[in-house]
Amino acid sequence: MILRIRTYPDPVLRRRAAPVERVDERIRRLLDDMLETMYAAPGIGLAAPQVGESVRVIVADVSEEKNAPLRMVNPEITWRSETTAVAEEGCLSLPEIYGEVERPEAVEVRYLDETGAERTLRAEGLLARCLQHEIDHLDGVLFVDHLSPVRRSVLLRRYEKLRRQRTPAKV
Ligand code: K1U
Ligand code: ZN
Repeated sequence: MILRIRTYPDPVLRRRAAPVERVDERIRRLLDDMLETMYAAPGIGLAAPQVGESVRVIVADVSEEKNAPLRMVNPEITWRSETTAVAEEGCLSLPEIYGEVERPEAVEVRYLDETGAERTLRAEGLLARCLQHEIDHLDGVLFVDHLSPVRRSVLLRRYEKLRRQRTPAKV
C-alpha cells in the first residue's frame, strides 16, 4: 500500500522516533509499505516518520535496477569514517529543494532485519549518505539542519514560497 508522505512543517518530522520492541507482522507490513511508497515517489530511502509513524524503521535502495531493498529496524551508527564528502541531497519531505551536505564518507550501521535478527552493514558513498539521512529523520533532524544558518533560511524561504504556490488560497 502506498502511504502518504508527510511534508515539512508536519510536527511528526521533528519528533524523536521510539525504538521498536518486537519485529512483528505490523512492522514487516510497515517496511513493505514504506518500500512501495519509496519506489513510487521515487526515492532512494524513506524513514517511518515521513509516513507519519514515529518508530525507528527505515528502508533504502540505492541500486540502479531497484533490486537491492534494505529493511532496517532500530538502526544505529556504530562507526563513522574521519574522511567526509560533500554532495547534494534532496528530501521527499521537503520537495523541490536541494542542498550540499557534508557527511562522513563511510559508516557502519547495526540494525535488526525484518526477521528480528541483528545485522551490521558497512556502507560508503551514496548508501552511507542515504543511511545517515534516514537515521537523522528518526531523531527529528532534516538535511537543512546541517547547513549554515544563512543557507538553511534561504532554502526554507524558497520552500515556503513553493508551498504557497502549490496550495491554492482558501476563499
Ligand atoms: O529520506 C528522504 O527524504 C528520501 C531521500 C533520500 C536521500 C536523497 C539524497 C541523499 C540522501 C538521501 C530521497 O530519496 S530524495 C529523491 C532522490 O534522491 C532520488 C530520486 C530518484 C532517483 C534518484 C534519487
Ligand atoms: Zn529526507
